[in-house]
Amino acid sequence: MSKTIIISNRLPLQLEINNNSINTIPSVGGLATGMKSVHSGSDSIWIGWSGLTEEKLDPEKRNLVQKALKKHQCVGVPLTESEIDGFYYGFSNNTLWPLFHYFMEYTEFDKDNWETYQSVNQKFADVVIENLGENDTIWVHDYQLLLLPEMIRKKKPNVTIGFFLHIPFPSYEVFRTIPCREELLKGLLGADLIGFHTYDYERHFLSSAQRILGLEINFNNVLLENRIVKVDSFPMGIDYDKFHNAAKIHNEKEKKDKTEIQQKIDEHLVNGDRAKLILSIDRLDYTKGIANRLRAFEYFLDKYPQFKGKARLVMLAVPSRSNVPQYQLLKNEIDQLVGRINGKFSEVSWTPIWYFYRSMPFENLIDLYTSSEVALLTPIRDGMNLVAKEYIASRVDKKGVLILSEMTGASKEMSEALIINPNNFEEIADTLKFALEMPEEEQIKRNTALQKRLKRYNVEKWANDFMESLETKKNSAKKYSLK
Ligand code: ADQ
Repeated sequence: MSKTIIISNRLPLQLEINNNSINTIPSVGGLATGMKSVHSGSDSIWIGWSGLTEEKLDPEKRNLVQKALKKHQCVGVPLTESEIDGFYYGFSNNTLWPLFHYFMEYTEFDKDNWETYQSVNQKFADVVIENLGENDTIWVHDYQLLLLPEMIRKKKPNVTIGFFLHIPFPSYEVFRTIPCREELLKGLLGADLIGFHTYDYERHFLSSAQRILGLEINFNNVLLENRIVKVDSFPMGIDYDKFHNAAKIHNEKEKKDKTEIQQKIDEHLVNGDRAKLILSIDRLDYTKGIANRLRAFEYFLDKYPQFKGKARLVMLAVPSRSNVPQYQLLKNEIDQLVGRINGKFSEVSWTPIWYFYRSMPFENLIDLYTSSEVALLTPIRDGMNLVAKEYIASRVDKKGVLILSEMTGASKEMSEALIINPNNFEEIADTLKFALEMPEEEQIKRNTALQKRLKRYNVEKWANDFMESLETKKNSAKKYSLK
């Protein structure tokens, strides 16, 4: 029987070792949810790192981990601390992440990290080959594994491989600056189908393949000597019903059943009214434009002082990659900005910014999505941005205004949102005023269209579309023996 092999840097679960037993906590992130329809039944396995470095495991624990993973149809790739340093923190997050998000000044190229990236990709390839059966289909995810398709193909020339990139693919002029540009492109071109969130990323990739490797492009196909690689866009959706239904249940709750956070929000009145909430949620990452957002909000309060006491920014930032130096600097910058802005404008009954630096359980995310009149998402670059979609899905009464950066993949599909340039404070301030004063009928009109699209193109549809396209490729390759 043939199966699907999903491969990502991290497995879709977390492991906790307690003495001699292992707890598995399934991840609730976008990818894990998105792949649910593919990773179900007995015909799929997921290969990735378990989150525990080899140094933390003696032979007995290693055995326990393997058993625990097997129960969830997962297979671990064993990685050491120094491999994680060079491959994950080093090359993936200090080289590829900033470069692909156009932060060239943050992009470091370290030869040792590049070597570790190659050897770890090879380790992944070895585990895949060990688990590969006749006629299996492979789906590789994201920028940590760009070399994997070619490494697998070298050993198994006829296997069907799909690859999806969750972050932007930068323009040729940016991509060409990386020394190992040829190796990265060749690595990806080991796949039969390469998917991106948007048509722009697809176009950038095709132009790099053409100009760097001199390959022939026919529409969205890259013509290799003995194979054709299809390149296409598949904008990722969310589990719409999960957010919409949770918001519905939330709205119907009696006061006493509401979470503590929700009760506090409801009771926090300024001169008898609740200040309107402007929400932002992201991982604490320099690509997300958090410092820009704070400066723009400060400018907004200076320009439109009538909103003092009437509007408040609720900013939720999830700790992320906190041992990479740029992230530590960013955290300090944000702490200082929040302190300065709150110091400048606060009144006894009102502080302009509520800032939370932590991850929140799903229930509290729903509290914030449903309570906020406006969502202000200002990434400098973002592959897609699922928060924008989750906010709209949670607005059961269809009220609420989404302000969204034009630098996100999501803005391409969500044209009814108020689209802004994250570097233009004037525009953000004016758009905030416009959003806070938007008549309800207009909010409902915009959100009706957005919700309809998000419900239809949900994450399950995204995964199925990709798999169908890959199957079609597999069948046509067989028919014409193109491989
Ligand atoms: P991320 O950069 O992580 O993903 P995003 O798409 O916004 O960005 O997804 C974040 C997810 O984390 C959302 O589902 C959100 O609900 C959750 N989350 C955020 N803050 C949280 C908090 N404080 N507590 C709990 N949960 C929180 C990468 C790319 C994106 C791309 C996705 C999917 O960078 O551009 O959209 O992959 O491909």
